[in-house]
Amino acid sequence: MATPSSDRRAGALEVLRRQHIELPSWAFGNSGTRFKVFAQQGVPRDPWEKLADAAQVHRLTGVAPTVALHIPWDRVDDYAALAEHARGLGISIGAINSNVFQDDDYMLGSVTNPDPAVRRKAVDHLLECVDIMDATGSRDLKLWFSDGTNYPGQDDLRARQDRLAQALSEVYGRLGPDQRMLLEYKLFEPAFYATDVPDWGTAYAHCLELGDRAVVCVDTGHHAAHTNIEFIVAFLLRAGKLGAFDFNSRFYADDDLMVGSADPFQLFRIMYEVVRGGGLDADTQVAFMLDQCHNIEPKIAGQIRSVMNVQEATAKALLVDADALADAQREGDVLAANAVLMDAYNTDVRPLLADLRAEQGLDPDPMAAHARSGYTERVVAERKGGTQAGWGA
Ligand code: AOS
Ligand code: ZN
Ligand code: ZN
Repeated sequence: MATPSSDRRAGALEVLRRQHIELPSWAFGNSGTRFKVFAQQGVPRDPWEKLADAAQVHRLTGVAPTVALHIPWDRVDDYAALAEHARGLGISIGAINSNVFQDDDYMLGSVTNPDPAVRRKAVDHLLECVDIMDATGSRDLKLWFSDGTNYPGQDDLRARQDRLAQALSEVYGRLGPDQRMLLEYKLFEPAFYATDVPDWGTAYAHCLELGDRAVVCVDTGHHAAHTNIEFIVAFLLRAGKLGAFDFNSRFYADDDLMVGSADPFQLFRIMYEVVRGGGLDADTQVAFMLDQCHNIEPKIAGQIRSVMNVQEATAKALLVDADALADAQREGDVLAANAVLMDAYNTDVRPLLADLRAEQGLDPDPMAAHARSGYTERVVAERKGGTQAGWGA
């Protein structure tokens, strides 16, 4: 098996040094399934404490300097003050996630609801999220719609697309010149017959109609089993429409588990297409976000593990011998081409990443450093009283 040349190793390190992975504020709250939410000690009670936990992840990994908020779960009176609080912790606020799925009004949909009053309420919330972006300095508005139908005939599929397009267009018109709209798709859940933005093609078509600042968000848990996600990534990057990832891992449906845990090889294949398509170039606009809920594992450590999994997949993707691969592909040498990719995937990149961390003055083992830091014991002691944040609050 080939060992990476020193040039490829140096090139990989250069990219890894500037890699940036965004954490989700909701990962730090209590979470679970529809059956049970298991409360953990020391869990944040408000957005301010969620940011403190996110800062701990960044302090130890050095690659997670931003946190995505979810509104209204992270509602505060003063968003500029929240952004200032983040800066004081050495991080900043990233994407603003809208939420038009948890109110009773949205039973039949939000922006695609047959009732114009409900549609108005939903669009007003999206516009409010852009106001919040102005206050926090966020670039990205992330839109995920639970909208859809459970039964054939329940509503007019075509009219729902019209309503969706109209809502998106109104919100797009409100964006500032440096702000973007990330449109996330999802095959099913909570709608079980037809989802209004079910796949990348639908998201892509709406984004094309809207303009340059509307781009697609690929949540790795939102596809049918066996979907070739790296193909979608390659296609969207080529079209200039890959805006972001919501990284997580799934065995079955939208499991929201730690990214890279179920199928690290898939994560590598995705990151290879990202590298191939320029998605990690210095001027990249692609946002690499985690969208995870930690149900049974400790939350901060779960985020650290995820960040490290993304780093490892990235490092392997960067070590692919592009020249050897191109040669094999040109010659039609199927086995050699496949072997080039597998060589990179089978490389143990942990020493490389340990070197990277040492170079940045970090502990080479962030998991161990977190365990030793006393952070968990401190927050367990400090966070007494109040209500712990949970999924949906
Ligand atoms: C829902 O399935 C999506 O992944 C969204 O990104 C959602 O806003 C997020 O998971 C928080 O629930
Ligand atoms: Zn998501
Ligand atoms: Zn999801």
